[in-house]
Amino acid sequence: MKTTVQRLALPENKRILMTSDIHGHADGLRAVLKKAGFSQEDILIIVGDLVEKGPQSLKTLRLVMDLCRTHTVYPLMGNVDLWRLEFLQSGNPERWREMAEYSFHAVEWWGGSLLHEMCAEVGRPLTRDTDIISLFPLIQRHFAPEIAFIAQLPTILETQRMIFVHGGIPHEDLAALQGTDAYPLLKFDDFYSAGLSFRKWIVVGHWPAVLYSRTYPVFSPLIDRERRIVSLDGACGVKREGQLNLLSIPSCESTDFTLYTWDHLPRITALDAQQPSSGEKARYIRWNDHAVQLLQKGEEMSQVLYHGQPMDVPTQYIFDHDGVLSCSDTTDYALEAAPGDEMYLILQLKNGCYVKKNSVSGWYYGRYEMNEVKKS
Ligand SMILES: [Mn+2]
Repeated sequence: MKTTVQRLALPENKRILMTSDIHGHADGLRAVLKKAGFSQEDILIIVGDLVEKGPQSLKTLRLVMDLCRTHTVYPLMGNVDLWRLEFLQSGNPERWREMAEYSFHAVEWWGGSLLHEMCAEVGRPLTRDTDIISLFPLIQRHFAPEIAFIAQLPTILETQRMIFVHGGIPHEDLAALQGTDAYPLLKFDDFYSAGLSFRKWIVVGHWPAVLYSRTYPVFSPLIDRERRIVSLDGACGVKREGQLNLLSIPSCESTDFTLYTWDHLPRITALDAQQPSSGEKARYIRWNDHAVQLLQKGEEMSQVLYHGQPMDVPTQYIFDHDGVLSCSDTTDYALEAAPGDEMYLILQLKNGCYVKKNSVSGWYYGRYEMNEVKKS
């Protein structure tokens, strides 16, 4: 697919909302929009990756299509959206089989897949026995509006002061990018680490902002006012404590950002105060740097060597990654807490809890009570 640039003059007096990487979490999108009081007075920009890695891909797609009809919404293409589109538009049965094969894994990892939802809707639930070759043309006909919707999503949205793109751009000469292969801009991994600076603000998703954390994990968007980059992705669905981030600015002239978030985790209220550990000394084992050596295995917590330093991690987070002992995302940071603080419970152990408070993960050793589970 070739890079397309949509140019848009935003009205000066409207609130702008921006989010990305919803990844099949329609309920989450609905909930975070409600939190932000989203209305027909606002403008919503969705910086790509609507589908997969979550249980509600088709629902999310339909929700965004509906919102485009009733509200002022500008969705952009994500690399996963494009990847799905290529399969859905393909005339090659081998690719249909590939998509089905992926979907079986997706159900195990993410609790659903776009193809599962599509097959269920046409009354032919996807199983290992499904004759996908005979079914796929029906899928292509039945979901023609959804496929056409994904196909028309632009790569880049340029406004007066901000440029939106799912992965990133190597420079601001958008005329030079137009018509080039879109894929490197959609899947610009680790964009912020490229060290680029811009004149207009560049707003991206794709790479979970938490992966830019070096001491303890921060899931809120990364906002760099000097280099003029906003990295939105809260790792919704792709990490156990991922969240859906939605930033708003009161008008397109403002960079006074307000954050709204949605979490799937149970909410708790802290009953005790806790002093934080040193944030500077805290360490964060993250997905792209997660090799460890086991020093001592315990029932709930184990001691590992991470970059030459001993560190305590939950035993259940240690796993084998292609023959390399690894630890899934965790930190040794102890959060600051006060009675009444609201937190999200990630992992409950005998001696403490791994929690997230104000988009930061860490340990809390005090007492707490569970909040009532409310259906949104
Ligand atoms: Mn992506």
